[in-house]
Amino acid sequence: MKTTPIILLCSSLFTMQASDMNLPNPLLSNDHRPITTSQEWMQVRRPELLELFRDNVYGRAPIQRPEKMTYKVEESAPALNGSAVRKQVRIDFSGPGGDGHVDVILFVPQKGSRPHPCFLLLSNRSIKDMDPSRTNQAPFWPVQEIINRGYATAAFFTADIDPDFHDGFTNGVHRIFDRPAARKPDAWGTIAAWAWGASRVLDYLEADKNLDARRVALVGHSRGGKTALWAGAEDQRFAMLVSNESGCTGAAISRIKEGEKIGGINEHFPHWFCQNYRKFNGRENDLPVDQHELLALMAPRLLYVSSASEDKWADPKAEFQSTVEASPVYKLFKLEGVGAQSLPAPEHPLTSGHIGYHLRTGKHDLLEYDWSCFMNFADKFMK
Ligand code: GTR
Repeated sequence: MKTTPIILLCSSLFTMQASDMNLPNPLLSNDHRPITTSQEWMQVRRPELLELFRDNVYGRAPIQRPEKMTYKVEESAPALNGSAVRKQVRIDFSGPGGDGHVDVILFVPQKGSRPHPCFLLLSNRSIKDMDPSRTNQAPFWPVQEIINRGYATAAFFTADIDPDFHDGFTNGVHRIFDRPAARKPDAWGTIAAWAWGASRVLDYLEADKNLDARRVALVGHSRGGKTALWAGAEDQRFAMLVSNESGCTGAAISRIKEGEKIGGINEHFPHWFCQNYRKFNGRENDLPVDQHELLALMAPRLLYVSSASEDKWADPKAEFQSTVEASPVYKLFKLEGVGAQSLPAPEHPLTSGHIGYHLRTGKHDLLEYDWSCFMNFADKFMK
C-alpha cells in the first residue's frame, strides 16, 4: 500500500514539458516571430520547416513529376471472389540517366458508390506481401478486410523506386534523375526517393476514375512509416498519413528518444537520408528541427501514428509525445490534435481528434489490428 504515493509522484515527474525537452517550437518562425494563425502557418512557417527538413534530414528531390511518364493498365479483372476488381498498372518514367518503372497493384471494391477512398501501402518488406493472387495473405496488407470496409487499396514495392542498400546512389531513381558529379550534401536519399515514388503512384490514382484521389491515405511501416511522413510533408495531396512504428527520423522526437539514435541510423543506413544529416550524429540537440515538426507538416490533414509496446527501438513514448507536441499546430486550424497528454494503455486508440494514435501490445510489425484502427479512424473523417 505504501508504494502508491511513490508511483503517483514518479508518474507526475515523467509528464514531460516542451521546455524540459529543449524542443524547437513549431510556432516560432526562423526569425523568432510567433505564428498565431493558420494562414501564417501555411505561408510562413510550413515552408520554412519543409526547407529545414530538406536541407538537414531527408534531402531535396531534383524533380517532381517527370515530363516523360506514362501509365499502362496491364490487367483489370474480377478478384477476391467477385468482391473486387484487381488492376495491375505499370508506371514508366525516364530522365537524363535512363528509364525506370514502378508496378502498382490495386484492388477496387465492387460494392459501394464510386469514386472510392483508397489506402495506399508502401510495401517495403517482402514482395510476397503484395502477392496479386492473394495466395499469400500477409497481415502486412490485409486486402480482403480493406475491401470489406469499403476502401480501395493499392500497393507498390519501394525497391522498384530505389533498392534498399547503399551503392553510392548509382541505381534506382538516383541513377535516372541525379547528375552524379553534382551530388550535393542536401541531395535526396532513399527515403525521399520512396516518398517521391508514392507521389507518382498518387498521380496514377488521380487518373483512375474509380478512385477519389482527394481521399487517399498513405500507410507505411517502420522505414515505410518514415517515408509516408516525408511524402505527406512534400505532397499535400495525400489526405491522410499513417506512420506505423516509424521510430527514429520518423514520428519519434529525436531529442528524447531511446533505442535507435541519429548516429546509429546514419551508420547502418547511410543511403536513407541526406549527407548533411550526419552532422547531427550524437548531436540531436543541435538539429534545427525535430520530428514533432514533421508531424505538424501534415496539418490540417489526418494523421495517424501507431506504436507497439515491445518496440523499444522505435520508442513508443517518443512517438506519442511527438503527436502531443504537433497538436498546437492543428489548433491553429481549430482542430483537435491527439486529444490526450499521456501515453494511452495498449489497445486504447485515441481517435477524437485529427491526429489518431494507438499503442498495440507486442512486437515491431504491421498487423491486422493496426489496419483496423487506421480504418476506424478513417471512417470518421473520410466517408
Ligand atoms: C531497423 C531500423 C529502423 C526501422 C526498421 C524497419 O533496422 O533501425 O529505423 O526502419 O529497420 O524498417 O523495419
